[in-house]
Amino acid sequence: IKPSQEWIDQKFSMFIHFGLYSVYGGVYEGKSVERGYSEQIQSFAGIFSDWYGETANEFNPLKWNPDSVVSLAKQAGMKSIIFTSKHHDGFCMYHSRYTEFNIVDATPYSRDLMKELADACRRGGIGFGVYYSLIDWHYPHAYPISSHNADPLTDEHYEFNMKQIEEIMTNYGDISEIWFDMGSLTPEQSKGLYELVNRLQPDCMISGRLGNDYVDFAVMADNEYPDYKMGIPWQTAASIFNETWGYRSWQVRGDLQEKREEKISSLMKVISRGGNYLLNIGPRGDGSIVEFERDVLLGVGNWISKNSEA
Ligand code: FUL
Repeated sequence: IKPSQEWIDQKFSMFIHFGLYSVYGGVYEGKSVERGYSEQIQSFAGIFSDWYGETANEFNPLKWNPDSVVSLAKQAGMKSIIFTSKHHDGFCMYHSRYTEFNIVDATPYSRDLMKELADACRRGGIGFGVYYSLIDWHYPHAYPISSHNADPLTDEHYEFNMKQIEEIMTNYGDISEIWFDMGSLTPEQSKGLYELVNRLQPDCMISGRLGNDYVDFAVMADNEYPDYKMGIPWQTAASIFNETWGYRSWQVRGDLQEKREEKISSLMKVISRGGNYLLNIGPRGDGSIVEFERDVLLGVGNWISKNSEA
């Protein structure tokens, strides 16, 4: 059993979906892609892998500032940040030794953005965790891209994931949680990954999406709120519009007051039942934060500090 109290006490955390897909912002060949989450635009718009990969040549998020992101999270009352180390597209937002399809080797930005964020979290005194998709549309030995999004892992792909998890768990300091996503693993594969994380980072909480009951905390379906108590630590991950997680240029505004109230009431629902509320932002491809998302977060933070003074 994990020493999970510290994790449970966090209550409110920031999720960040940031990657090559942020460059598209939900638009392909001049058209809004309305089907599917924007972080999965490669699949939903049917973009050839090579073409999608070329987006890396344009990825130069100079407006990204990890210290301001950490400061935004803190102003919002959040106690940790969970960052997309690798989404389904296979592009690594950290310097991986096992593929060149990563932010250091494949982009003009050429910096380990995840490392800089991990360091900023530490400087700011908040937790740092990673999202890691078990499927990979870029990896040659993975099963080909499929619409159901939960492919089994070939032996090669599993070994590749093991090596990547090892480097993530070794080179980025303390990781508060790992948000495994997707994949239909065999019980042996889930066990292997679970044990690897435990060996390298015994306090790192592991999401239930690793499968086969290898779980330190349960993750609800996207944007779902349970109305019963859970027997284990648990979390609801939510996006601002209860839909896309990655940046979507044609859906960045709404009624601010309404949105703040909606998110405050979701936060209350989750933490009153002992859960962790993981609220997402999707920065633009240039690394800037969408103003509406920032304002929603600041509004929630404001409300929290007013109510905790009272
Ligand atoms: C889902 C993924 O398929 C989405 O793209 C997103 O990352 C969400 C948080 O989890 O399962």
